[in-house]
Amino acid sequence: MATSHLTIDAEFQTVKLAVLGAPGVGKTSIIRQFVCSQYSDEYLSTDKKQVFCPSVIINEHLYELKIIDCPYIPYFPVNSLYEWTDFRGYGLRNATAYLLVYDITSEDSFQYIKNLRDQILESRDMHDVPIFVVGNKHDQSEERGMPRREVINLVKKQWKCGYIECSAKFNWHIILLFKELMKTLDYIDYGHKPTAVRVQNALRRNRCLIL
Ligand SMILES: Nc1nc2c(ncn2[C@@H]2O[C@H](COP(=O)(O)OP(=O)(O)OP(=O)(O)O)[C@@H](O)[C@H]2O)c(=O)[nH]1
Ligand SMILES: [Mg+2]
Repeated sequence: MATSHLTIDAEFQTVKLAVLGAPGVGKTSIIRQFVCSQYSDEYLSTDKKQVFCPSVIINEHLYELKIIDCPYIPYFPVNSLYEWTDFRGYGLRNATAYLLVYDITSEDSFQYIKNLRDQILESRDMHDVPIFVVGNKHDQSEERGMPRREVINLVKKQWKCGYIECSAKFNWHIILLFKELMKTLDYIDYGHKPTAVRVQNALRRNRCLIL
């Protein structure tokens, strides 16, 4: 019995999702809204990397997410030496996918993820590694910086990345954001087969979000 349990666990697809962006754009708020349905207006800057591990089901396939809430990094670690010298960026180079978050009211925060994306592309093989750009704080869209059309043109048409606007504050498009990302990953990861046992196991063992 114990052996079969281990076999099932080993079959889980693990997804390492790095959430990056300038300070204060709402990375932690987005993750906490998704994983714990919690939100606070109080700003507590993330000074140490935190990992959240929800399980999700998409298209009847089970995934275990490792969502990395990263503290501010001045640049993406271009090689393993940089990863070791600045520990804040450790483990980011082998992520399965990246969420690059900016605040739609701050052009600087968009410039930050633009630079970060360039650095990511220079640093590693990005074949089958999706990048999603997330414009947070949609509830403040009357103070929008860059026009939405300009961002979409760049992100979707030129970069060929997913783009979603959301509001962590009002829990608007948060599920949709993770759903779109997981749909992309599920499409890439066609090699595994769904089983009812895997699903039941995940529901039993920890928090499981059905998208
Ligand atoms: N109006 C509005 N405020 C938000 C939203 N999301 C987050 N905030 C606020 O923005 C501030 C920063 O949010 P965080 O989630 O801590 O931002 P962060 O990107 O994790 O910041 P660092 O950890 O410092 O990098 C907090 O005061 C949040 O309450 C949103 O969708 N709308
Ligand atoms: Mg944070």
